Amino acid sequence: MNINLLLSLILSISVSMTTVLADKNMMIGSKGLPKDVNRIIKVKMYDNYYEPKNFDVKSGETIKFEVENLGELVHEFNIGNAMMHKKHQPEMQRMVDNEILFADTLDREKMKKMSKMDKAMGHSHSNSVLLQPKEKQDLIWKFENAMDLEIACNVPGHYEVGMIATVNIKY
Ligand SMILES: [Cu+2]
Repeated sequence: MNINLLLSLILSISVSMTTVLADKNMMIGSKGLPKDVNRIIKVKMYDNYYEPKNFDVKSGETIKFEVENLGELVHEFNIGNAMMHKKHQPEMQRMVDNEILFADTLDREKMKKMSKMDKAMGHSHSNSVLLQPKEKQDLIWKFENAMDLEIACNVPGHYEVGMIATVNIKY
């Protein structure tokens, strides 16, 4: 085996291990599989709130969220915790600065192009959907090893005005 191949193997293994560890430490649950879905919850996004505003889930349950944006602005449905949202907000601001994210529209072509240089600009996260007005998308999430969850929108300004839903986990 040549040394470059070996090095890239080691690098890819350590990158994937870091991802796994990060997910575990975050305690937000994990991406769910379609075959494991226990329940479907329809979510409507408006300017700037969710309907419903609170979610009750059982620990271990897999939920399919059918998320629809009925507002006039771009919104995000992001399952995380306060610390993760705080970290994600500057990335969303950079999407605005790079003219990818506008108040009421997204440049998905540019998202794709720029994600090759800067992964954050692709906004590809298993715990989040980012939708333009009238768009809908499903998100399947397994609520295992999850605590202190917040579902929130990190489009600049929206978290600050309270576009946050609470999640109650029953054990
Ligand atoms: Cu929003």
